[in-house]
Amino acid sequence: MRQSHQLPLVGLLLFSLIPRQQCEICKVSKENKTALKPLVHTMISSNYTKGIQAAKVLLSLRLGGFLNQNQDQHLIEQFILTVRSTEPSLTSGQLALAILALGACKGPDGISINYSELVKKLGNKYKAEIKNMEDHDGNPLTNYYQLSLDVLALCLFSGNYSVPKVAEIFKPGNKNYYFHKQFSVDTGATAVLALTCVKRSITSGQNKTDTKDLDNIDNHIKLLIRKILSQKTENGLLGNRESTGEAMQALFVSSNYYNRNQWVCQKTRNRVLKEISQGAFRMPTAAAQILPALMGKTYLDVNKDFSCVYGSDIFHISTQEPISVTPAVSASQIKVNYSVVINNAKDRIVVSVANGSVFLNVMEQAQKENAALFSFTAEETSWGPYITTVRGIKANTTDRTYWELLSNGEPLSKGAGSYVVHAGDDLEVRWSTY
Ligand code: CBY
Repeated sequence: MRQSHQLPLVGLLLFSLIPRQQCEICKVSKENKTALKPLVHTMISSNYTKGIQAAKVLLSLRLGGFLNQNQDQHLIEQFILTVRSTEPSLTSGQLALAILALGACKGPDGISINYSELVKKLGNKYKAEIKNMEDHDGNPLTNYYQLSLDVLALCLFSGNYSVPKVAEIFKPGNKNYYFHKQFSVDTGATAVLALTCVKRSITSGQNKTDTKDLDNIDNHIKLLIRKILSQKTENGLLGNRESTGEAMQALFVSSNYYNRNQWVCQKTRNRVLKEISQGAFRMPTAAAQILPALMGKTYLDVNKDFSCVYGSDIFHISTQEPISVTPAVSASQIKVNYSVVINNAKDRIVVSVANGSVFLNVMEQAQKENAALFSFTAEETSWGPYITTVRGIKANTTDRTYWELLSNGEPLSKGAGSYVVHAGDDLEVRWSTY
């Protein structure tokens, strides 16, 4: 072949060698960083920097380099104590997130963390998840979102897990990716991050396995990415507002699995920035889930041997207790309908609550008026209260049962503590399977 003919070929070859991944990360520019201030403020000044719920917030702040060294040291020291005292009762995913947060980067000297002990405990919790699946028709103790976090943390921190088992259970057709036949973008996205870590550990030679497993894992990633992209909305979000951040992370690390025209990252990013400017992501966990992607980071950037980047306190936000502001609930009362639905039986009540009340307030009022029919219990989670029992009937992951929240027949995309009710709403808690 003549040299002049070879040139285009060489060019093509060079072009194909440019890592595409870089092009797909559309992080917020330096000039636009102030747009992120409300998120950082929500996270730092909240009580969510305390307790195990702080894990995701800490992980996010550390990945984004939003803390100064003093803040980091203080929060990490506090968090180590929390993890130590609560570890036996933590779910697998909570412990996985705690490990990711502690090992997000190498913190100040003098803080020593026994990763191998924590990772071993995570390995045991993960095993218990698998055992539950084997004994109970493929249902884990928690859910696939948490199993994905488990595999991700075990993979990043050299824990014990079986690659063939991962390849087997994370098949995209598995029911655990779906709630009521609806694909859970949050779950699919964390699974992509976990599978990508496992794939990288195989290709780098750290993990020896059959090539069949590698092919399967590769195929799972491809199909999960396709499913995530199928949940892209007109306005650019992936799934809903809350799932978009982790879905962006999944797409960042798998740009070889889709074409440029299938996802315009800038459109998603701009939509998210618009939502922030309109006051979205007020919940610390929601803020924590969106922030890394906006900084061009993913959970795969977690590296306990890499020194943390300490911002020069860019937003001047302190970890001091925030001055508590009581929400401006106007004194006027509104009437809403509330029902408890179990199979075909519906018990209904009309209750009066203060304007600006949330779903939980309605449940409390109904319980006050008729405890026999409307008693309930809730558990605090990083997303606010989760309704565990109504009239003594308990939600159970092993049977895939839960209390579904609906308004005017539509399932809510917010929890009981954050959905603000409107006059005349037809609110419902329904005994459901997912
Ligand atoms: N986190 C978890 O283990 C939760 C994983 C998650 C996929 C999660 C969404 C996503 C996330 N990023 O954390 C999830 N929900 C799950 C797995 C579940 C199931 C929980 C039981 C189990 N298998 O572990 C279940 C039962 C299907 C479920 N979620 C129910 C509900 C409803 C809660 C009602 C109640 N009883 O209180 C509700 C309100 C839906 C409804 N209409 O009934 C619901 N979830 C919602 C809205 C949400 C979103 C919360 C958004 C918000 N603004 O508050 C969610 C972010 C989340 C939390 N669920 Co679920 C999904 C979304 O909208 N993108 C790991 C741990 C370590 O933190």
